[in-house]
Amino acid sequence: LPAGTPVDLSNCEREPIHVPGSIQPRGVLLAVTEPDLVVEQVSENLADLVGVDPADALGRRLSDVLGVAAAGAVARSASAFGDLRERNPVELTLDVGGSPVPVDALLHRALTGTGDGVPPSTALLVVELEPARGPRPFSFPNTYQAVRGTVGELNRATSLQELYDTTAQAVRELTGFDRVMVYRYDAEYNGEVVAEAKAEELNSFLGLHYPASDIPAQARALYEKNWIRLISDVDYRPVPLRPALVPSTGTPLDMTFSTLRSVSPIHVEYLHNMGVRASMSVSLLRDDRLWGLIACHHYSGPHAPPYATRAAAEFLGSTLSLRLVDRAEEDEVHRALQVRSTLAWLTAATLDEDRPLADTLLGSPGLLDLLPADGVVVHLQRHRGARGTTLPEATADAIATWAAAARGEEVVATDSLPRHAPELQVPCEVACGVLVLPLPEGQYVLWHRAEARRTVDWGGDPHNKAIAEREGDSVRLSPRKSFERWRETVRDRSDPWTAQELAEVGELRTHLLEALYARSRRAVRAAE
Ligand code: BLA
Repeated sequence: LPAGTPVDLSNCEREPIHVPGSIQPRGVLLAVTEPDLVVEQVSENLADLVGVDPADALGRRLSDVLGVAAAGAVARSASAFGDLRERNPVELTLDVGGSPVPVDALLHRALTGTGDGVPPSTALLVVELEPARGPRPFSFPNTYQAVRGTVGELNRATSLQELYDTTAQAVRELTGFDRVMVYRYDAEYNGEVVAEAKAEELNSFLGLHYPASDIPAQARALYEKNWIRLISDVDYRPVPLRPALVPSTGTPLDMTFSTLRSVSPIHVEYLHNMGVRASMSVSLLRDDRLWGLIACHHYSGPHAPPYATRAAAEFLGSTLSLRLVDRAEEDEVHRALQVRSTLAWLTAATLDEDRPLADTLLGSPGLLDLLPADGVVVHLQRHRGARGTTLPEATADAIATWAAAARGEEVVATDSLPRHAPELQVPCEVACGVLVLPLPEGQYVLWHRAEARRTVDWGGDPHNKAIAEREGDSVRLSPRKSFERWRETVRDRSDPWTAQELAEVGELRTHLLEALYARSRRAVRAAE
């Protein structure tokens, strides 16, 4: 960071990780024009795999660099219909100094020149070559069978936990990483390790939490587009692209979809601090948003599963994503149906004008069936009533008055009275979170939830998210050094009220207003 840059975590989010201008050295990269396949950019290590000096490759046709047969295979793949990446890997055999060298070619198109005045349609064909390991042709049937078995298990799984465990186990068997975790985000993008498959001798990360800043926003955005990444050796030296900018556009190559993209140095340091030698992660998505990751670690040395194996892991990731959505939606639908039937029953029951509303609402089914809470208090038509744990009458009235005055909304909810209404001094053991329907003339319905005191185990103190170090005039940001278990106790909070719950009680409120109105009309008629 330059001198004077304020040091905070937003610096992390500003690192443009999609245009690093360099690659990891496990392969080589060539960016070529279409349709004539002229080389515009190459990685400096081209000779290592291809035996051609980068300076000799620039401006030449791909066939001059890779040979006619290999360049022909690339051209055929590139011109076929559909998404290029679905046909990866393209299996090539290069002739390097007279010896055959089998490589996996991974093709995609990168848009360049979305900068000043350059039409964004300028695309380059990016050809990444990795040395092919293992038998050729790659034993697709084995991978296919392994994956098919797992997909069957995922389809039969009856709980979320079973889905997570099956996936972690299968990805570990497939890829051979020392540790494979399913990492799930909460609403603020903090994450928790919810499943783990690991080598026996390793300590467990299961149940540990990590702060959102460990995977900053631009990285999450990139992982929503490109669903897999591999850092095969954390100790690598990045290999620059030559020239640094694409000559025809003067802009850096967009490496969002590159397989060899060099990763953020701060993340490399993070992995070092964790003792990780190789890392891979696969995106898990719900409605195109990142829901979590399958995170893989290797400790004993570099680890580079072949592309086809990674693609199979990615496929398992997308299968898990789909099953997660199904499962979560089933649960939501089931709950929503129950709530609807309770709501319908209550609405019908309030039509019985001879029975006090308070009695109807506190019957069975009643207000506590509508949403989970420790207790509910109603004050309607001068009748009071309550169910569940007791809230002193004066306390309930004070909370209702606060809700009516302070918000002026139809439904008022907080998961922390100590934070949002400290002046009320309601002890958290009694009521920490409240949901109030303020009604005319001081009437109200009020649900309350006690404090949900819980402990959260973090993988390292989350308050030391980053460490700023001065180096001469400039400041260097680095990730935290320790990942020792750090226990936090969350106080003064109840379980949160969900948006769904707020919407449902909003409907109840409408019915209550109608019922109150009908009864007041009857009272007026009776008086006439
Ligand atoms: C990326 N951080 C990542 C990735 C993971 C994590 C999985 C994706 C890359 C990969 O597959 O390795 C975090 N890894 C974890 C976590 C666990 C794990 C939580 O195994 C838990 C077990 N990181 C910081 C700070 C910054 C930061 C302070 O701690 C910024 C200042 C940045 N993390 C950071 C960046 C990336 C990243 C920039 C993107 C790396 C890239 O793709 O280039």
